[in-house]
Amino acid sequence: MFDKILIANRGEIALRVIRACREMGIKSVAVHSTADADAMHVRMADESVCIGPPSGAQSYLSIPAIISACEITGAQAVHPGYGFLSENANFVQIIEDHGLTFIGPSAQDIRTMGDKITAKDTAQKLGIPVVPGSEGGVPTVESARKAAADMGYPVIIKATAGGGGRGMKVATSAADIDVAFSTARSEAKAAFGNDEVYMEKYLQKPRHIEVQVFGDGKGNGVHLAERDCSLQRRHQKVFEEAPGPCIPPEERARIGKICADAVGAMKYSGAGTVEFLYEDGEFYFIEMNTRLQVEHPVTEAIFGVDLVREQIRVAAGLPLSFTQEDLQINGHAIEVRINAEKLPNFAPCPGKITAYHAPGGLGVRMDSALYDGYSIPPYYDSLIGKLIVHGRDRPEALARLSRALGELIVDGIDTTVPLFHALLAEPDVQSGDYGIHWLERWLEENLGA
Ligand code: MV4
Repeated sequence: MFDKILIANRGEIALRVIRACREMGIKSVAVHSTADADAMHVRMADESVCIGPPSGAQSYLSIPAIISACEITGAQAVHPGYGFLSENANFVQIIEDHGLTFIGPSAQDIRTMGDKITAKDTAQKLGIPVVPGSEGGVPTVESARKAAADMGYPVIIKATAGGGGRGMKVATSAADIDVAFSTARSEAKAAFGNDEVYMEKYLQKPRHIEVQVFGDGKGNGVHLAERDCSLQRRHQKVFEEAPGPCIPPEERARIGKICADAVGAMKYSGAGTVEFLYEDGEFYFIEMNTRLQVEHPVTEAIFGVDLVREQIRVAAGLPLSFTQEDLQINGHAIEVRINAEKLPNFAPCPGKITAYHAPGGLGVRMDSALYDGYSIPPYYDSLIGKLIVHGRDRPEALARLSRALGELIVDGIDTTVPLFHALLAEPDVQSGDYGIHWLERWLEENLGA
């Protein structure tokens, strides 16, 4: 086992990793920008190293600075958290070239899943059901027109180098295809420096269902059921739950086994998420994320496992500490993302926290790096906390969420907390009857946003 791990991240996820390290008897090293000298992750880690100026590009994304910090402190492994360098295959390669261990999958698996055409092709070959679409890329508008005619409108054009929703265009009929194709290509070029696009049948009212998987890197794969993350705004999730309220147990077992077998066959190492659109009882693969996700705590809650501990174990060459049979769902969990943003437009709202009180009690977990008097810097993501509640069933989790939100105090800035009070009053949220477009429509109707 490692005796020292460097965490190449900040905020609540850095704390999450430090906590797992401490419970495992592993020393932790925080890295930070000059803007984060007073941040909680720096205080909570055993050691810290300043790696650069405020901008993420010059600090948390600076590979030379992070490698230097490993050498200075003697850290043997790097946990990337989510975002920043977590899905950067070159970073993984450089870490390994320096004799260090990346806590995550291989550079090759990250590369395969980073290219969305290769990802889909790989998934399909491994027996995962995929969205019907073009075979590989669509290089010309003629080939786009032909592929669309073959699969039938509406279609969606996506960037091969994309993911997370950037550079996507829907064409409702043949009349739209020229504009959709050229816009998708130029947006892809601008966003990713790569204008390759591919095409899929456009699903009009799906849910976003993602299966949590884990591989031991030696051919064993398990699944930890699914999360429903359909409540999103501009491709940012705001409310996530596990298990999916609309997934029958037999379907969960079936898709879970398909995903678990696939990661086993890949000899995949560590945590991963297989993303699906779910419509009319069918799963359609869209992407795989090769990192720990923001919303992983809802999975931890219902299975009673520490996913970061398992990531560290697997990276150190140890087996997973559970088998598929050991994994039984207990109750229901919901996470809400608390952002430093002002409604109705979700404008970033950094500033000084004048009072902070985290909710507590049975089934309540608050993952946050906030403290009283902390100043949220304006340079990074606006996520300031995740409130995760666990109950024996979904109604209990919803009641507990309402109760816990009522206890939370974050003064001095605007947050997204009022949104959650309002959402909890909605019959569709109470019954779990929502798809990927539900929230944007609700925001329009209720906040005029
Ligand atoms: C789709 C789709 C409909 N049909 N693909 C958006 C993010 C990226 N991960 C995939 N996305 C979508 N792909 C097909 N074939 C609709 C979306 C989509 C979406 C997906 C998940 C959650 C929220 C979404 C919001 C808008 C569009």
